[in-house]
Amino acid sequence: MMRPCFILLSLIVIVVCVKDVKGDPCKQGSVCPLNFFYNPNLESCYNFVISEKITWYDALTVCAQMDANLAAIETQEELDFLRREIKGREIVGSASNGNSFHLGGNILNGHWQWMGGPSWKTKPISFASWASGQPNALGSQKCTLLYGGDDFKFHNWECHLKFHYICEIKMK
Ligand SMILES: [Ca+2]
Repeated sequence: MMRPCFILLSLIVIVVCVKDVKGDPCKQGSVCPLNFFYNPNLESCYNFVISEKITWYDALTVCAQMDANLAAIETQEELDFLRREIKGREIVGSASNGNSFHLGGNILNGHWQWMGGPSWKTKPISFASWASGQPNALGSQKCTLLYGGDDFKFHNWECHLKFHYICEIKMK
């Protein structure tokens, strides 16, 4: 028969683990699904998909199949992190734009929004991290990406063109 104090200690450990959102002691290695990487400061998991290039619409669908959204940039820290991670994977930008990464932003009825999916609902793009001169050409460039032709800064571009993409799962 277990002693009451052992049961109490066990309960405390369980509560501490459940409450520890950043989770290193309790959740290490199990925070994110396979192929996603956890950023404890941003409290999100990210999957940088460089194995294929697909349209923005297809990227939205593929991320949803991973229970994720196409990534949203909501702080300067998140923008810096995503650009640093891309460069850390030795992805090199190109003048033909081919190494860009789709993000989850698009424009609807004149309003830029982060598209909803399994991880969060559609919400306005409130943090203005656009590169200089962006957004432009609103008649044809209705989706967002980290643009390989401009050091992976935040641009709007054409949705039907095929690029890498970043899926994101918010953990809080
Ligand atoms: Ca543009």
